[in-house]
Amino acid sequence: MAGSLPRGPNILITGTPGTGKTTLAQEVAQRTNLKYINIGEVAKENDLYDGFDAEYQCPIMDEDRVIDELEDTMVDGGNIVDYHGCEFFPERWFHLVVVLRTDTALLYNRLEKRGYHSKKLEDNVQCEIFRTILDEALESYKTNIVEELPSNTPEEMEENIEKITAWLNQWNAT
Ligand code: DAT
Repeated sequence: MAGSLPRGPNILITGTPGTGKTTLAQEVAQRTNLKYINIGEVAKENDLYDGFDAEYQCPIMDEDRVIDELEDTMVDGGNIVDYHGCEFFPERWFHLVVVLRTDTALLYNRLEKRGYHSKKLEDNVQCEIFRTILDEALESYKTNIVEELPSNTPEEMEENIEKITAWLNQWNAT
C-alpha cells in the first residue's frame, strides 16, 4: 500500500536444483512471518511463458511478466523467494541472497531420485561444479548481501534455517 512501511525484508533462496531451496524456504516461512514465493509456481499459475524449449522439453518462462506480476508484493516486503536463478530480478528487491551449495555426489543422487536423467542431470550437476549460481549472485548483487551456505545434511539444513531466522530477528530489531 502506498505510504505504508514495508512488512520486512525480502530474502532470495537460490542455488542449483536439488540443493534444498524449497525445503529451506518453506521451513523458514513456517517459522517466521515471511511469505513463501516459488517463482516456478507463479509462472505456472499465471501462465507466464514465452515459447517452448525443445531441448529440455519445457515451457520458457517470460521473466519480464514474472517481474511485473510480483513487483507490488516485493515492494511490500516480507517475502522469501525460491528460484534456481537470480540475475533477472531487480537488484533492489532483495536484502539477503542465500546461495545453497551441495557436494556433487549428493546432488547427483538427489536429482536422480527426482527422475532427472542424461542431459538434464549432467547439466545441473555441472552447474553446481562450476558454481554457476554463486557467480551469478555475486555479479548481480552487492557481495555483502550474498551468503553461500552448505546444504549437504539435515544438520546443515537446520543450521541454515537458524542462521536465516537469526538474520531476520536482527533486521527486525534495527
Ligand atoms: P530444490 O528446491 O533446491 O530443488 P529441494 O528442497 O526440493 O531442493 O530438495 C531436494 C531433495 O533433497 C529433497 O528430497 C530434500 C533433500 N534435501 C535438500 N536439502 C537437504 C539437506 N541439506 N540435507 C539432506 N537432504 C536435503
